[in-house]
Amino acid sequence: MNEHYNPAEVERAAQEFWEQNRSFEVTEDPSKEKFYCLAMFPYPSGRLHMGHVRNYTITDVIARYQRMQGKNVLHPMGWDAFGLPAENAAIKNNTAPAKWTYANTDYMRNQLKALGFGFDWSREVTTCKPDYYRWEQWFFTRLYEKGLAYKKVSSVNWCPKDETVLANEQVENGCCWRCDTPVVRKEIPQWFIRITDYAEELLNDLDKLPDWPEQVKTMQRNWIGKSRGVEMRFDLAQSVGEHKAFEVYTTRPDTLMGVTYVSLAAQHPIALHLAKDNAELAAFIESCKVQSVAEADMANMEKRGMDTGIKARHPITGEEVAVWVANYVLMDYGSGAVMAVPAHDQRDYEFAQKYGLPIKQVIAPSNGDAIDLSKAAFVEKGVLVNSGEFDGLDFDAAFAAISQTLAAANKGRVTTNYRLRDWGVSRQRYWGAPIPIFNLPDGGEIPVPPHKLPILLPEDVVMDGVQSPIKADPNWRKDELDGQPVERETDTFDTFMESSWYYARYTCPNADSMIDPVKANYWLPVDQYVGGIEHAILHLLYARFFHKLMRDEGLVQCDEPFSRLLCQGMVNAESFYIRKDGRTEWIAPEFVTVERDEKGKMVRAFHKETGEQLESGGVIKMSKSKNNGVDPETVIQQYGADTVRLFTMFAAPPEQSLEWTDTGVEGASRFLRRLWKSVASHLEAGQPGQLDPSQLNDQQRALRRKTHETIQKVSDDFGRRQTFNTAIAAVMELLNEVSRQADRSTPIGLAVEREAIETAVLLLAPIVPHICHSLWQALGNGDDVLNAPWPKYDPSALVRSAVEVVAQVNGKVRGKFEAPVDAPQAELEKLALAEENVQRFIDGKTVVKVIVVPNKLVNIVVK
Ligand code: ANZ
Repeated sequence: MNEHYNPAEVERAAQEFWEQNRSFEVTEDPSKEKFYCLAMFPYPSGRLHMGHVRNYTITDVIARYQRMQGKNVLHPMGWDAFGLPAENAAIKNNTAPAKWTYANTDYMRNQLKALGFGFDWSREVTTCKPDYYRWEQWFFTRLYEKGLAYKKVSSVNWCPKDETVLANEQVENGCCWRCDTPVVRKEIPQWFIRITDYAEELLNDLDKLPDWPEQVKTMQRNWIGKSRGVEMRFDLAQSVGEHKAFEVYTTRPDTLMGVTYVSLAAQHPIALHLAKDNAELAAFIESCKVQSVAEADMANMEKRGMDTGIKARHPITGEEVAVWVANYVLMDYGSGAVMAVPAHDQRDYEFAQKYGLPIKQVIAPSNGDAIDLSKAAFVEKGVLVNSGEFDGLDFDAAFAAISQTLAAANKGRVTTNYRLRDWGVSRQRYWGAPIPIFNLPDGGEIPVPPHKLPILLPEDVVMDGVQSPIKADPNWRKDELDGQPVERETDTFDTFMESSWYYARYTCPNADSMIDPVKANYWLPVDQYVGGIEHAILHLLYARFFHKLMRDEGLVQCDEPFSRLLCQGMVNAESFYIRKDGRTEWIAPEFVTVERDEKGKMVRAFHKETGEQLESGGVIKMSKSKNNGVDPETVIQQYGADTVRLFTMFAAPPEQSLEWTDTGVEGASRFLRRLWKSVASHLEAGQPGQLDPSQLNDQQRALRRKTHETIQKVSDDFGRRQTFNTAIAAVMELLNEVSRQADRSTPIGLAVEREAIETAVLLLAPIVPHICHSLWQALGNGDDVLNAPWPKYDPSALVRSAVEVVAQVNGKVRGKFEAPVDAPQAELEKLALAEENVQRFIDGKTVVKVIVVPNKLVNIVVK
């Protein structure tokens, strides 16, 4: 074997071997236990970033580990290929989105191969290809037929810059998540899928996912937002057109006696009716449309409203209360109207303060404390006051009593509500799957019948930057059905549609139907899913929903798509900037010289070229905007893929953020060179003999024990704990032990060393597969470490004949000694007292007491 480690050569050889042997292509094999390991597929943006590298290294390590457990492992890869960036890039680079996308997938596929990821490329799924999205179109028509897809005119979040609808969750702080433009409201016809029909199941089934992070489940629960409340009727004092009353929904019926006014949503039918004869109100309603109103921001935004002048009657007291229109009331939640209780609801409180409306306390703390309503509402539950017959009741009793009173008067009922809304899937963009609907000449629409599917998206288009090419092309819109002219829908699907079922398509990528149930049911559910926490709500909720839809279509059997979920942490790096003319300019780390203290902490930083002193932006997420990204390709070229993989897995446990440091990367590289050298020098030292455990001397037995302890620990780290960093540390320790303890003077000594070294290679194989591929061959073990069985520890090798015991004097460690396992207390005491250093500390003093912890410690107390 070559004495020097040459990563480029080693990696080429291993990758060629896998390619030639199609090592990662798998088929269903009912005789074997399956393991489906999945990473969230990338958007083909052009180049891999470190976040990708980390994500796919984690799944690759898990997949290879499971394979060494003897399982039939599916580890696929594909492209989440539709979406807006392709349109923007196409405009910028004067090309077509399809062309740009396919060039990117080609480039990134090679990058993934260069990292040695063991993907089954025969199953590659590219969501912008018709053989994928045609089935999504077909499925949508099935949903339509089942009444699960419908069209309605609705007020949507609209990004004026991207000219597209945004889902609530795509609005961040009132701005577009992509381009940060303030979002406005707009009314347009939209297609929806009834995710609300599955709200209860989506909520309940979270309990079937013990191996999901608690945090993700909590986020999903909050998003679904189930609440129990009361829906009640407020009669109008005078009717408005045909409206004589309206409903409100409240989760706090206990506060009913504290209602001092009511608020309608701007789009509430009564408000709209009143606006016909009230120009001021009409203008107010209009102004509510253009405000940025992501629902999540409702609570924090500036509250605005207008008194309509009309009154409503309190459902219990019959007293008249003012009816307002308020911007913080949502039309599509509950019934689009709220009973306002300013004393106990913060939004109502702020509103009442602003407009001088009465605030009436009806809840008091259960412990009798007074409350201060001069600054904020008292929102906690407590006991009722100022509420007549209900005084003194607690929340539950008041909920029951008040809802009963309302029910008896036929004015209210207990209901359940969900925050979750139906999923709006229409997008007005070009680069997406066309929504398979034919609009009929006389109005109305029908789903595209199967024989007319797929509705192909033309790929050879010119982007003008304003309108979608299929909207701009009247010919594309024209179609016919049974001799009748029809017009195609020109909206496309939200790209979350594609990412909601790709995991199932991987199980049968060439099926001539959406899903081949036999194959899907062999592989599903996904045993391990790994991806970013940014997908904790939407992607994961939509995928869970789609899975249930597919189950109800008879395509899959299980209830949940992903058994175990791991959300990997960020990849962070140091960042540097300089303030120039009031602007912040971020400087890439490669242009920065850093002075550090002896602990490696930055003292000062300078621009390499200009010499200017730079500010530190801290260790933050690698990003384009902060210019602190490290290009994986450069690092691979310099050190090799194994070093990148090793560093990534060693620097932090997968869920935690990882700080990229050059010194860390160099350390990883050094370790691999050492590993290589250890094997080379071991091979040169001679031929190992038989490893007969009964023939070992103490030193050999100790090294062998270390080997088997390492197997035990690393197996647990890989399988149960998923802490690969500590696994790597354990193997490093084993190798240190080898260089300290190996006995190369005898064949049996060499056999013990061989076992240790082979173990290290096997345990590292999932993490640094290329170098282990070469070393395994060099060690004469056939040519495929990939399929070598994971080592098992020998319990008899773990047995210690001696233990290390700590000797203390007055609680301070003064020595260590070897003692037979389970030696009696008296013997331990004697051995401790015999220690030279212990002697020194007790010399001339009186021993008052000796405390012995068997196998561990002897503490001698002296005066
Ligand atoms: C009176 C009240 C008093 C309320 C109180 C809360 C506290 P969750 O729990 O999220 O379901 N609400 C109802 N419909 C609304 C709408 N369309 N737009 C904005 N807010 C609406 O929220 C239920 C509460 O949200 C309801 O309970 C209602 O305010 C408000 F001390 O009614 B509550």
